[in-house]
Order: sequence, then structure tokens, then C-alpha cells
Amino acid sequence: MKKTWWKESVVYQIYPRSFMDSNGDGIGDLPGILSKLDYLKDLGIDVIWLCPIYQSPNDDNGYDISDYYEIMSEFGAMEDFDRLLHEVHARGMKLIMDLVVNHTSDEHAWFIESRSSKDHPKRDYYIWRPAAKDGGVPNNWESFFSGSTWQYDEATGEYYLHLFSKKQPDLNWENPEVVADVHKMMKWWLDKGIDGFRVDAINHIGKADGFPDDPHPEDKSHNTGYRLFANLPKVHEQLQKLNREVFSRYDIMTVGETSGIGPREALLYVDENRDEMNMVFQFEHMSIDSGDGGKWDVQPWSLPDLKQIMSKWQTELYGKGWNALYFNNHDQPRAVSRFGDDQTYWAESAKLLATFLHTLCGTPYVYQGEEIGMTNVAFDSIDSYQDLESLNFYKEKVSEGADLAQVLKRIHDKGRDNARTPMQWNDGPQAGFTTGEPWIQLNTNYMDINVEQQLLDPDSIFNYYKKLIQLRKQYEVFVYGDYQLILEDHPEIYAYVRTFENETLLVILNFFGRTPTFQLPDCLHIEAPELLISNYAVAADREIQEITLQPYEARVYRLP
Ligand code: ISL
Ligand code: CA
Repeated sequence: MKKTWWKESVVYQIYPRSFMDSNGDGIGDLPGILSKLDYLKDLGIDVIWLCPIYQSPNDDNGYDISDYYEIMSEFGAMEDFDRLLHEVHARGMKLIMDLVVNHTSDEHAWFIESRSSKDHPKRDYYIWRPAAKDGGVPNNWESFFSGSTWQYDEATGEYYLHLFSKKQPDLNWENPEVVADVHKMMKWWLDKGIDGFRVDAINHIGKADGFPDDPHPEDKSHNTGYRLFANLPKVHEQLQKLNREVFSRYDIMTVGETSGIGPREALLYVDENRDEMNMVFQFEHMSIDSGDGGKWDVQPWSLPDLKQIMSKWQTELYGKGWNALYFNNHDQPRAVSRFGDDQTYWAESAKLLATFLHTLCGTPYVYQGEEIGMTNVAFDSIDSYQDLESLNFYKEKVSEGADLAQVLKRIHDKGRDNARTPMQWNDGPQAGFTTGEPWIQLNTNYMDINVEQQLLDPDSIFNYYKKLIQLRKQYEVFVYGDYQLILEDHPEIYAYVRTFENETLLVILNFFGRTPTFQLPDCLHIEAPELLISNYAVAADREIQEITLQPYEARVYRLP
């Protein structure tokens, strides 16, 4: 297996709007990030992934870009960015940017020109269609953010396609001029010295020829049309070209966001011989708690399901392509609330999930606040929510006459604002995030959960993450070891062995609040194991043939 820096790295994801505000306007910004670089360095972070910071009207908090060559004025100016990049590098860290090229903002100059007339040279930068024969939308595709993917535009009497909000028109990747402009823009940023890209919604850049109706609108596992605009062969053609013409010319890392795939399809993106991307964010483990009642319906998840999914990814990619590991990001609820216990065993379960994240094969991604165990939020009223996906979902349900308490419950469980409340720096006013009014309400638990307090506590979640990250740097087996599941059918204990050259790790994770007994399988003969880390005070180097585990206990042993 090829060794590279991005396999050995730990990535920290920053959602700039909610990270740190430097000037009291309530909005996180680039100087705010700059002021926290030493904090990230102390944690042991190698790479920072910045969510979009380009000029944007913020319909979707920067995922709607109106100018790829400018910084969003609320976040600062290009000089702030240059200084940030310089200071990141000065600390021996790297920085990757979010690349949003499935769509732009409707306020991007290209779209303004495109919509101006049917024969404008920029018309085909976007996807325009006349009304269907019945006078309605061109097909039955449903947007990720509710409603049709088609928006009627008065000026020319046609519809444009938007897989996300109507202020995020999709670029037309069939147009070579679009492709050339995107490549040019990427090179411009890479020439500035950034270290790679997280490539947003890249699996959606190809759409089925002829824009046919989805024949199965009754299938609620995805929005209608999904299979006609996700992971099509065209996407790979574009990525190979992108790799040839852009990625391969720089020493960078690339991670694509690709929903709707299993490991077999993932290898089309990340097989080291195919030269597309280094790794992708898959979504299979993010759906283990999805019920069948449509968007954001939740059901209890089961450990055997989680084991089955993670084991499949661990073994099928091993030696061929690389995994991106994550349990949180800016679109998902907080992992400690979702897969752990954010009440009784808050710290224990946050550390358990951390142990899992850092002991699998792949590159771990830590989302801001995860390292201090930040939790979900449940605002009482829809008026406190800011995320357009949540707001559109609520509106749609109102129009369907749904039970609004139920709808709010779904937003509490799965809405994206769970991840977007401001970073909790201390227990002072506004959690130290801003001296002004934050753009979104804080989670009121910042008195108990905050960075300042955890830096002082040697047993904090923060210090546990720090230790795990150090271990990863100390022992290559954390990064390059293979993965072998043991106790496959155990409903509460998730355990596996990692081996690389002459090093072996044994990871034991009790995923719930009970006290099951771990029994070492006969095939493993172990003497004098070395306890590397645990979230309980347990005596090191003891017999591990049989162990009664504490609630959410996690242990990692190194076997001689
Ligand atoms: O919805 C999905 C799976 O649940 C994905 O298919 C989809 O790719 C994902 O929602 C895309 O998210 C990304 O692009 C959005 C943006 O709002 C998100 O924040 C971003 O992560 C549009 O740019
Ligand atoms: Ca600010």
C-alpha cells in the first residue's frame, strides 16, 4: 500500500459562520479562524477543511457561490485568506477548500447572463428546458430541498434545473466551456498554495440524457429522480479529466462527497489505479437510523447494522482505495446525541465514538465541536431555525396539513442546524463565540460543555481526542493496518483487530449503557497486552480473556 501524507492526516472541518467571530457582528469569520489555529495545532490536527468562504448571497450558507474568486465579505477579504493560509502552513498544517461546482448561485454573473436570453452565449452554462406538453414542469424530479427541481423563469419562458434550492441552479457539465472555466478556477486556487479540495455533491454533476421522468415516484428511499442524477458514468468521465488536467499536477488531497453508493461504486471513484479522487464521503452508515416514513423519519439503529456496513467498507476498500471516516459534519445531527448518550454517559459515549473514528482504516474527519462533545439542539419554535432545508421541509409539511409537532420533532432529530450552533469556547457571554448577537442561537449547554473547561481537565473529551491523534502518529498500524471483525454477532460489543507488519491492535467498544462481558475468541492468543487508551480508569496489562465492560467503555490494546 502506498504511504502518503493524506492517509496519515487527521482533518478538522470548520463551518466558518459558526466557528469564531472576530468583530462582533455575530458571524464567524477568517480572522476568527486565524485566532484559533494554535488550538487546532494543539489538538494535533494536520489538515483543515474550510466550508465555503467564497462570495455568496448565503441562501445556503456559502454553498451558493456568486463569485469563485472573491471572499464572502462577511468572512473578510482576500488578504485575510492569504494570511490564514500562510499561518496554517507556518504551523505545519494544510488547508483544503470546499469546491462547489455542481451549481452556482443564481446571482453568479454566468447565471445572470444565462437567464437573460435564449441565445446569449452563456445560455448553455446552465440547464434550460421548455415546459412539458401539459404546460407543467419538464419532469417529476424532486429537489433535495423540497419541491420540483425545475424553476420557471419569466424572462425567457423556460425552466432551469436546480437539484438543491432554486437559488442554486445546476451548471451544465456537458458544456466544454463550463468545464474549462471550472478547471481554470481550481488551478487559480491551487496556484495560491491550497492543499486540496473537498468536492461538494460531485456525484450529481451528470444528469440522465433526455431528462426522463423517474418511473418510481412512490419509492421514498430517495427524492424522486435521484437515480437519474446520481453516480452516472458521466461523472467518472469528468473526474478522470479533472484529475488529468488539474489534480495530478499538484501534491494535494481530494475528497468527494458521494451519497448513494456502496464500496463497489466507491472504488470507481477512489481505486488508486483509476486516478479520480483520493477518497469519498459515503452515506451508508448515516442511514442506519432512517425510518421509512420519508424525510428525517428516525428509527432506533442496531449495532449489527453498523458493523455490517463499516466492515464492508473496511475490507472491500483495503489495499485498493482509501476510506474517509466521519460521524459528524455540517449536514448531520451531532454524533454523541445520535449514536451515543448525550445525558448520563455523555463523556463516555463521546469518547467511545472518538475511539471508533480513530481506530478504523482511513482518514478521520473531526467536525468542529465534536472534540468537546457538542450535542444536538432543540429550538422550541421553527422561527429559531436558519437552515433552508429545515425551513423548506417545514413549509412543505404545513402545506400538506401535517402534524407540526411531529415535523418539529424530525427537525430536532435530523435537521442541519444541530451541527451549526456556535462553537462553545467558554462559559462567558455567547460562549465566547461573539461579543455581539450570534446569527443563530447558541446551544444553552455551553455552561457545561466548552473548550476552556476541557483544556483544563486532563480527562476531558478534548484531551482524549488529542491522545488518540497522538497514538495514530506513533503507531503506523492505526493508519495502515488491515481490519478483522471479531464477535461478529454480539449485539452490544463492537470489537476488531488491526494488523500491519508486526504490529497488532485490539479494539473493544461497548456501544451501549449496559455491562456486557467481552470474551476473547479462542483464535486470539494474547499475553501481556499493552493498554494504549481507554475511557475508564482500568488497570493496564491485565488478563483480557474475559472482561466485564462498563457502559460505553472503549479500550485499545497493542499486542506484542
Ligand atoms: O442529500 C444527500 C444525501 O442525503 C446528498 O445526495 C447530497 O449530495 C448532499 O445533501 C449535498 O450536500 C452538500 O451540498 C449541498 C449543501 O447544502 C450541503 O451543505 C453540502 O454538504 C448543496 O451545495
Ligand atoms: Ca464576524
